[in-house]
Amino acid sequence: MDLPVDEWKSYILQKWSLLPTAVQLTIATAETLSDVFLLSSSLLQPEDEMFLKSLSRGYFVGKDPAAPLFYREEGNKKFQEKDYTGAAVLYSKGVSHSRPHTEDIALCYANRSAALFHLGQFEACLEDIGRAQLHGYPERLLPKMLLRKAECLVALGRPQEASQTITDLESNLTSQASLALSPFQTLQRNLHHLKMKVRDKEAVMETFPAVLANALENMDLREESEQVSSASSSVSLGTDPSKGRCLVATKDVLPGELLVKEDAFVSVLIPGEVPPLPHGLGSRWDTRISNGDLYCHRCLKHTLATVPCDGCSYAKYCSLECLRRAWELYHSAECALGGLLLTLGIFCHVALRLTLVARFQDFGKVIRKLCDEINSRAVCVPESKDPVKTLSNGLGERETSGTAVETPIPGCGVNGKYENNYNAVFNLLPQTENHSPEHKFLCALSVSALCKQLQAAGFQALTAGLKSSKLKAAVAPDLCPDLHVWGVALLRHMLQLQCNAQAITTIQQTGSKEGIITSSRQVRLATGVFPVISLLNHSCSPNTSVSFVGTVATVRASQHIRRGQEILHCYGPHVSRLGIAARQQKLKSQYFFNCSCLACQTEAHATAAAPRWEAFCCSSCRALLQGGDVLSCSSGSCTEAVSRDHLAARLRDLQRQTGLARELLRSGELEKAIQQLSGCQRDAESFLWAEHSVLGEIEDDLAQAYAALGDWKKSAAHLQKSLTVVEARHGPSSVEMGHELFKLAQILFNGFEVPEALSTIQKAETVLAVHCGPCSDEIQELQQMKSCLLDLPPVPVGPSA
Ligand SMILES: *[C@@H]1O[C@H](CO)[C@@H](O)[C@H](O)[C@H]1NC(C)=O
Ligand SMILES: *[C@@H]1O[C@H](CO)[C@@H](O)[C@H](O)[C@H]1NC(C)=O
Ligand SMILES: *[C@@H]1O[C@H](CO)[C@@H](O)[C@H](O)[C@H]1NC(C)=O
Ligand SMILES: CC(=O)N[C@H]1CO[C@H](CO)[C@@H](O)[C@@H]1O
Ligand SMILES: CC(=O)N[C@H]1CO[C@H](CO)[C@@H](O)[C@@H]1O
Ligand SMILES: [Zn+2]
Ligand SMILES: [Zn+2]
Ligand SMILES: [Zn+2]
Ligand SMILES: [Zn+2]
Repeated sequence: MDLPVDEWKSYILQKWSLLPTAVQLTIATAETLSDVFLLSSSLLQPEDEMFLKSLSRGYFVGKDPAAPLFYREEGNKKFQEKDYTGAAVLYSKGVSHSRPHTEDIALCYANRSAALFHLGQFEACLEDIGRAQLHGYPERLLPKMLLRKAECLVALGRPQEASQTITDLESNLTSQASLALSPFQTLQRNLHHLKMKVRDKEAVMETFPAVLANALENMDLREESEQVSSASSSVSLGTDPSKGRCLVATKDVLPGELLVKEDAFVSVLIPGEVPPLPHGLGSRWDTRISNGDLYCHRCLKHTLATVPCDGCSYAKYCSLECLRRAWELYHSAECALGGLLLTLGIFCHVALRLTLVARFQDFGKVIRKLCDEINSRAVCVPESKDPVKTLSNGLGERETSGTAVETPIPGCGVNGKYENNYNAVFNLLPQTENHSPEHKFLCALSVSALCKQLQAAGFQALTAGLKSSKLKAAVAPDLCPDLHVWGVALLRHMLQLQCNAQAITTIQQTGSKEGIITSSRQVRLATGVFPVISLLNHSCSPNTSVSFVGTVATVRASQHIRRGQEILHCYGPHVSRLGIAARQQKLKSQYFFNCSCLACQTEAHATAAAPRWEAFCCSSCRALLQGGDVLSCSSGSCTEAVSRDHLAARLRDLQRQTGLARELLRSGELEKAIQQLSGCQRDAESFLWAEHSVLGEIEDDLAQAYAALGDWKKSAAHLQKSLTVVEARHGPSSVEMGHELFKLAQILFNGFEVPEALSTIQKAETVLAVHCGPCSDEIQELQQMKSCLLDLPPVPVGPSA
């Protein structure tokens, strides 16, 4: 996903292994990225490019004129099954394969408007009706669609426009008497009904925003730091000789305080785990739904009503505005490269987009520095082996008598401020010396092939206006000089991304259909570059939490941070999810450092006991079992001893049994599921420590099953037990705890246990506001539950027919 597809990866590694040792050595010891790029790209052969092209063809991103009809028919089937979401997505796929101003696109939009109408998304429905008309919806079908439009306007409480639509409809009807009249009469009755009610509604709507008002507090930085853009004044940029750049608290910070709110410099949506279609066989049309169908490719907003790029079937947006902005900034260059970019992976795509977006910033300046760099290397012996240093020294751009004045902190502008811009991105560390030579070779060849495609697509214009004359002709034997510079920049970004790419995540609700409680899971939606957040150093037990709304990341304190302490976040391996050895290994291989965070220090000194959530208990006295291959009871008077293998086998068996129970739960056989789960629970309690995570999962499943049966009391009792396990493992203010409290709140709410529900809502709100932000869906839902319980005026959902 991040790196190129496996076929290309193994092809290049094979190529690398066949290189003469002397060539390998030259690449491995090359002093600058420019040299790595030059040496590698001179080895890219036409047959390599052919192979890459054949892989790219597996991703079909063009428009297929036969596809709209196919998707419309598939959508109609889903519609019949009342799966309106599924239908809307299939109609969207039809839209994305249609050319503008064709009957195909108009029909797809019109069909989608019907699905959106049934989903209650009236605004989106109206927009689709407008789009259908704009693209030439056939006159003969118009009355049916106008009827839907009027109904939407009625539902939205816009009676004047509804009457106007009715008038249009009537004049259309007199010219073609094909439409059955009964739905039309129903509509007129609804309209009449609505007109009566409209004034009362308006009064209710005015009271509504007050309920959510306090959720909107604390959404913006109260005061921005003068030194770091997108950060609050509680944050300053430190430079510790041993740690490099880092963020430090300038005053005492309380849990929940917003520290950084940064929009991604660029982000690239991850299309989802949909493998390419094997060429030549099977259907070329994919009916599976992926994140690429559900989120705007620019702003990452969730939407069922996407508008596609006019040129390809891949890029889709939430609005014409996003479509236009994406085209201007980057998609006009990327559109023709869709399949290649999917083959080369997200990092390559992000690298390209960084340079494309940079054209509108100070890229020219950076490119000139790169040129100088390449030039000076060709002419004289470089003073510094570190191109970053050489570059950043000059970036301050205050040349006094021919010598560059060193800017104090890399990435800062002339004014000394660190900002979310290309200069800061460019100065993120590429860790050139830490990457393996094969990896650099893979990245360089991928980037080189991409450059050739850019060139073939006529993109000399990309670097127009740059002083390419500064480059010696000898530097780039094959590529034009501009593209060579472009290639070096792309390679640099690709290497930077391994340590600096930030996963943009979202919470997806996975609710069972019949049960009312929903679980949520975090999914990775996109990869982004956030130069300010990249300044945060890692801790396995961090004092902040990061969350996202679209492409905007917010970092909040999750604990009290004292003035002068470093602000830390977790790069992935968190203390509550991985043991110390696995964490150290991951951080070392991906980020190239030995973690010495507080958690790692304390754990390294503690005895290497297994964590409590993996611990076993004595079957005779329930005390904790301890030891290596043979575990013995920790209670002094007991002599019980068991082999670890035996316990591991029992655990595997238990997990098989709970797997079966989960299948029963999924297929709705609730009584059987409960019976099976109760058996698992008894078994688990006989040998697992009370805080073992498997025991917690069983309790959680039992809670789900009872909730589905509507037995809220039992459901809540089981969830309480699951909650204690989650708390022991992840801590009382962790995001996992927040989600578990959210579930408990839903159950208590449904069971109408008012005081317990209110106190649980309160706890869930406190925890989730830190991790998900005070405006997240969960918080809003909690607030609605609270206002319901407190008997506030109900939140109007719009006048339903
Ligand atoms: C989709 O459009 C076609 C053509 O107008 C129509 O026959 C069909 O009923 C529509 N499907 C839905 C679900 O509205
Ligand atoms: C049908 O309604 C549309 C308005 O949506 C109008 O532009 C068109 O002229 C009408 N057609 C007839 C025949 O009245
Ligand atoms: C990490 O520790 C190992 C062994 O303790 C050492 O060899 C290595 O140089 C260290 N790496 C870094 C980046 O400090
Ligand atoms: C990304 C980053 O800056 N990591 C640094 C965090 O701090 C340790 C030392 O404590 C450095 O080795 C890392 O490079
Ligand atoms: C609880 C915890 O780990 N808090 C830490 C937050 O980060 C600072 C480092 O700057 C630590 O000192 C705190 O202990
Ligand atoms: Zn958008
Ligand atoms: Zn496109
Ligand atoms: Zn650590
Ligand atoms: Zn015992």
